[in-house]
Amino acid sequence: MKKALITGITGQDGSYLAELLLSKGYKVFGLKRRTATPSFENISHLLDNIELISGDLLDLASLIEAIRISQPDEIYNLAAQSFVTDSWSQSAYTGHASALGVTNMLEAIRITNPNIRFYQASSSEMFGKVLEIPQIETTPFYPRSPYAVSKVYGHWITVNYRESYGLFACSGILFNHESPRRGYDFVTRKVTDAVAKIKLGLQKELFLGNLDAKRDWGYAGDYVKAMWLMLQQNKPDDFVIATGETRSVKELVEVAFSHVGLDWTKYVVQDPKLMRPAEVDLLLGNPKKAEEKLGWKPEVSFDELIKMMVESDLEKIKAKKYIK
Ligand code: NAP
Ligand code: G4F
Repeated sequence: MKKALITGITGQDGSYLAELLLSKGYKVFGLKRRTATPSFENISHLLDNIELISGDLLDLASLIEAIRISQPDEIYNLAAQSFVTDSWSQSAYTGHASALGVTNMLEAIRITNPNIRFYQASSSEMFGKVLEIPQIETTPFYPRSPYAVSKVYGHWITVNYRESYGLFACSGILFNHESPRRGYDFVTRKVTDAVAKIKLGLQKELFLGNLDAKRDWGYAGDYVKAMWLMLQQNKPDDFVIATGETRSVKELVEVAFSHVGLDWTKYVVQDPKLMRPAEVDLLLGNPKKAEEKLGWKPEVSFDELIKMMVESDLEKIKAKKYIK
């Protein structure tokens, strides 16, 4: 039986990846950092089938111990301070977790068992103020936030450990991917949660920042399949994972509100406080390499994704508030 260790297992991607690996017969371990009030919302349905190990990306000894306990064939490093906005107010912490945390995990692998295959969760945010459209694996990086800068470090240290020590280390450059398990801070979930509350009469307005920013949005359930595929290849490599389509925040809002028969212009208020110090205006990925080498393709369309999220939020809120 193959064994995998997932960092960030309580997050959106960690939960979908755990489900995927369990369905493939893996024994799944998850690194769980200590928090005063643990949130298991995304993995409560998996707790009987996975093993959680206490540890933190900032603590090398805890990572070595997690590897000793789990003896994994594969490690998926999904843990990070992943919210771009907060990376300006907590820039040093973001660097510790999302940049040096990667070095800690690579060092833990190098010291304990260099045969472990490693996946690093890199990000399309690294392309930032884009130097090429669409973005591919060789497009130069121009990060626009402390988060993106930390991810550029994480990407290159992964490449460096592959080249320096021959580790089977892959960097997945994933464009935005969403789902009903997305954190409420991110714009898709903020919108679908608000649409559901407005529809049910529980909220009146939705405050947003930049409506013109464009993102290449896909479904998280599709994207974790690409992570797994990268670690099943004969050679380690880096891949762009994207849909090849881009939409503005305004289009996202239109699709979400119109799904419940509402006119978004009556509810959305632009708030200058929600504008970022430096914005990423446009992300659009070309997943050709992943299609050709991994046989990967996104399956859920943008409209299906937003509909799925609005429906899920309506159900969750109704269940909480006992509304029919
Ligand atoms: P997420 O929902 O924010 O989950 C982040 C996870 O990291 C949580 O489980 C969190 O644990 C854990 N974590 C944070 N700091 C940690 C630390 N110091 N030690 C151990 N665990 C820690 O993120 P996601 O959307 O699933 O994304 C997964 C990864 O892909 C992240 O690295 C993100 O930067 C990257 N990525 C995401 C996207 C996207 O669109 N979703 C695109 C490209 C790249 P707690 O529950 O304790 O907070
Ligand atoms: O949903 P967002 O916060 O995602 P962002 O910044 O693109 O980052 C996400 O995707 C990255 C991959 O490219 C990941 F690496 C990262 O971890 C994260 O998952 O914002 C999307 C866009 C931005 O342009 C932002 O300015 O939406 C715009 N936006 C407009 N109003 C807003 C809001 N974003 C948020 N979070 N909240 C708003 O009210």
